[in-house]
Amino acid sequence: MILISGSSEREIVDLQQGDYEEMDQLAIAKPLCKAAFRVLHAEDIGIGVARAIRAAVSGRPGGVYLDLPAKLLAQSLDTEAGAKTLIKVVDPAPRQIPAPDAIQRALRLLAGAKRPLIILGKGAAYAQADTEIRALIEQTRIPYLPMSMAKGLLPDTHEQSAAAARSYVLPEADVVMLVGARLNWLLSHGKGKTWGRQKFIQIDISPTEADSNVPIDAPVIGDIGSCVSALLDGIKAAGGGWPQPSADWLGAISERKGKNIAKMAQTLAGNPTPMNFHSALNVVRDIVKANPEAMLVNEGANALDFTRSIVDMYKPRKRIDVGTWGVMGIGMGFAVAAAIESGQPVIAIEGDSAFGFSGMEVETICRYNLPVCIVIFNNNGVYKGTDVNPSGGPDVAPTVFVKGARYELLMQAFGGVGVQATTPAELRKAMEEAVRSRKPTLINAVIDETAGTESGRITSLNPKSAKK
Ligand code: TZD
Repeated sequence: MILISGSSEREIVDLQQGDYEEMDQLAIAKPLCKAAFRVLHAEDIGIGVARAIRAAVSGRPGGVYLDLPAKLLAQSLDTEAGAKTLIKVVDPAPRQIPAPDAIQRALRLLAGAKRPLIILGKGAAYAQADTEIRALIEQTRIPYLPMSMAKGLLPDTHEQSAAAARSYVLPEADVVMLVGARLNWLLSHGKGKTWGRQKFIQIDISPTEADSNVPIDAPVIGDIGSCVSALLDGIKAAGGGWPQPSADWLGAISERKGKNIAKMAQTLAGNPTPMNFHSALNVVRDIVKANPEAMLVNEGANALDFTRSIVDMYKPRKRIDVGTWGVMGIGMGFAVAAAIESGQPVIAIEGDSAFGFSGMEVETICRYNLPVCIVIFNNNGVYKGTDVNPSGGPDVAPTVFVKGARYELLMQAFGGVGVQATTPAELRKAMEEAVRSRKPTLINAVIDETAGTESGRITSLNPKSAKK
């Protein structure tokens, strides 16, 4: 993403003389973005934009800020002279071919594995090397785990997906190949009881990613398409001699998957009153399955964690969520962008707190008549709606919201469709209608206020009192 912004006059900002909207925007952007540039002369706009494009999309992609002070906006150039200053960026995201010895090192490690595992990260999805990645997984028969935004790179229903046996495969695998996935907190930094004593192969475009948390035995640095193609060439060269994962390993995973999926199916089939996350998500799951081209936006805590594990994705790059930093407030911006960029229906599954961070964008959604269906999992608060004010007094707990809020009226206020759903049947009907009609829709899905847990699935990260 390139953010282009106007800014106040340099002379006044730099002397801190007090200008309208005075702020040293470039300085603020620099530590937060992959790159930040300022253009002072009209004839440099072409260069500025070219540098911004290259910084944004080459190597590991990242956000770029381009600062255009007010004085620049008033400058002019002759059309012909101006055209000459523009740059057509050639090969903005060049391939980065991995070193042959790095490929051989990785292949040797992989070939010796008894219980190999592949982890696909969002880098693998960004790389758009879907065919190569699928070939690698299917030709080696190695089980894989998709990280949140890699879901759908292969359909989540793929028989080699080990997602339903995650807590078994992470500690048990002997060689783990990370493909565009970082060993950050989402993977417990590669340490602790989540993991065993595995060796790591890491495919990444950034050489500084290796050894970020634990030693990487075989780093493979390059763009993911080139790296995976090179690995495939090596595997092909081995012909029938390429080893398969052990039958014991595949059997053990399949058994655990079977059990966990059956258990989950039972939970999803429940029809409690009021609805809980599971009975509501059972509906969302069906709607996404019936509309695999739809974009799924997701934020919240429980509303995020349960959706990620319950709603299967079938196509690459269809799921966009809070990402590594878990930032609330991305949902509506993502929904607007996803609708415009993809032209597909967008389904946004939102915690009620998460929605509140940028809920006013329902106006934008209505203004441009975007095919966005927002489903608010309304459990009367952050995580749940039953906390009690720990200090007594008349105020509710900090996590508790106005009970029974009618979020659907917000959408109606701007001419969109607003529906309250208190049963899975009502939710299903409203979602089907929203996707069919492509009208801006907000469904206030009323969820049991006792259903969530603090911080969703990451309660274990909360600090614990040292006092027993
Ligand atoms: N502020 C920002 C910008 N990002 C954050 N992640 C938070 C605050 C802290 N936070 C979470 O990590 S999840 C969450 C907050 C405020 C909201 C959870 O409540 P919800 O979801 O209603 O969206 P559930 O389903 O009720 O858990």
